[in-house]
Amino acid sequence: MSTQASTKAFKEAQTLIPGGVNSPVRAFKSVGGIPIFIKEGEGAYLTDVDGNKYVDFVQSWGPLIFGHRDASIEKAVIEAVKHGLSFGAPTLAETELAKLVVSCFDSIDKVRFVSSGTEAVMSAIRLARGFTGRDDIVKFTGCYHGHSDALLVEAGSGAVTFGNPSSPGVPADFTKHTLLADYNDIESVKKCFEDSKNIACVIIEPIAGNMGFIPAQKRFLEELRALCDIHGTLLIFDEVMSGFRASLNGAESITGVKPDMLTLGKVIGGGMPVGAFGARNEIMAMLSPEGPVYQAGTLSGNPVAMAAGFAALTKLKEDTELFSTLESRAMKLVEGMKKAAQAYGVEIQINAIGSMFGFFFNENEVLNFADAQTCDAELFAKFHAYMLEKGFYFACSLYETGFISTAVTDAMVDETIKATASFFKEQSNG
Ligand code: KE4
Repeated sequence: MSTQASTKAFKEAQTLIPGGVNSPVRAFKSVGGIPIFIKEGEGAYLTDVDGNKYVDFVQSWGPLIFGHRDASIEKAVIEAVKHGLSFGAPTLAETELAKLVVSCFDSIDKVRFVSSGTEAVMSAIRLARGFTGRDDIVKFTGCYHGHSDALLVEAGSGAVTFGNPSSPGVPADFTKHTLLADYNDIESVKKCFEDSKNIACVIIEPIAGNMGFIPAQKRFLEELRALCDIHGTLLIFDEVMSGFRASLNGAESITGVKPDMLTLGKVIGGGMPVGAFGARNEIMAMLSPEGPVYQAGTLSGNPVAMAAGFAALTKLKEDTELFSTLESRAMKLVEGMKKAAQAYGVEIQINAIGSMFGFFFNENEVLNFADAQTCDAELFAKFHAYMLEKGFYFACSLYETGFISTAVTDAMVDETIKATASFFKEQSNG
């Protein structure tokens, strides 16, 4: 597989853009090799600037649940563009998408659109603090909630990929209100409530995708909900990644646990930059211009992005079988990979919910970030490079999650399993 053009492109990009990328995880640093520069996407496939073709299991880190260049999303964007790109004024498109989003969740009455997941979470935290009048927040080690200062503490995803989960440049003063707990460990949360009587919110990825794929245990979420109720603390489900990926109606529909606030992103923009945060009326009433908590954005609710999101969510709502189809394909992939690994004595933990899947090269169950860190990172890097060579594009970090799009067929899944089996065979032959 030639990567000459990517190598050349990467070299030039590095002279103008830090690390040659506009988001660190894309740099392939934790898996080695140079990042593949993409020329285009079509359906389930990516094609790089050297002409190599890959089955895409990253889908822009989640947004592209219908694969690349979905006809209805593309049509909606082209139609919207003909009326203008942006107005900085309210449009019907925002209300239409808000209607769709709110209709999918019991836990929210209203939603505010922003331009990224980071912005959605940052704003939700401010709103929770404004609503409760409290300053402290609780997050979980290994969960990633975007790169706003208060949340870059023991964060997952790209932050941990580079071993700086708590970034320089964030003054201690900005994170002194951020308390840390361990995922799936309710005692560690109780400890936070003993240490502080001033906790505005607990934020969690209810289906974590940024320390690898680790769903929270139902019992743990139920106890977390009860603790928040006792202390008058808001529970925020950060579903920027899992929203419209694990199910149509969020983690609340899977676990029966309802959050007070919800953050969304990725799929709701259909591939365009959209984030959102929502809650019940009394909380959202605190948000400017209705209430005193300020939050704003030049391109928030951008009509072209709204059109893409509306087309995507409309398709998701219309196809009532979609998530079960995606989940059965994800399960087919993970079961096939598991069988292949076991056939060659490779230890693997593997899981899928809806269109999300993940695996760890580990002999023990992975329940939290500390467990995830005991995985065989070297083997993962070899896996990633091998699969890339064979034409399968997996996330370039073990602290990420894989995705199945509607464009990925059973035949592609079979081919992927075959390639993983040949990788495990090679590894077992030493
Ligand atoms: P963005 O600002 O990247 O749109 O969203 C931040 C965010 C917030 N919450 C959760 C649960 C998230 O997964 C994310 C972003 N996810 C990563 C992928 N693990 C984005 C990829 C990247 O950083 O390049």
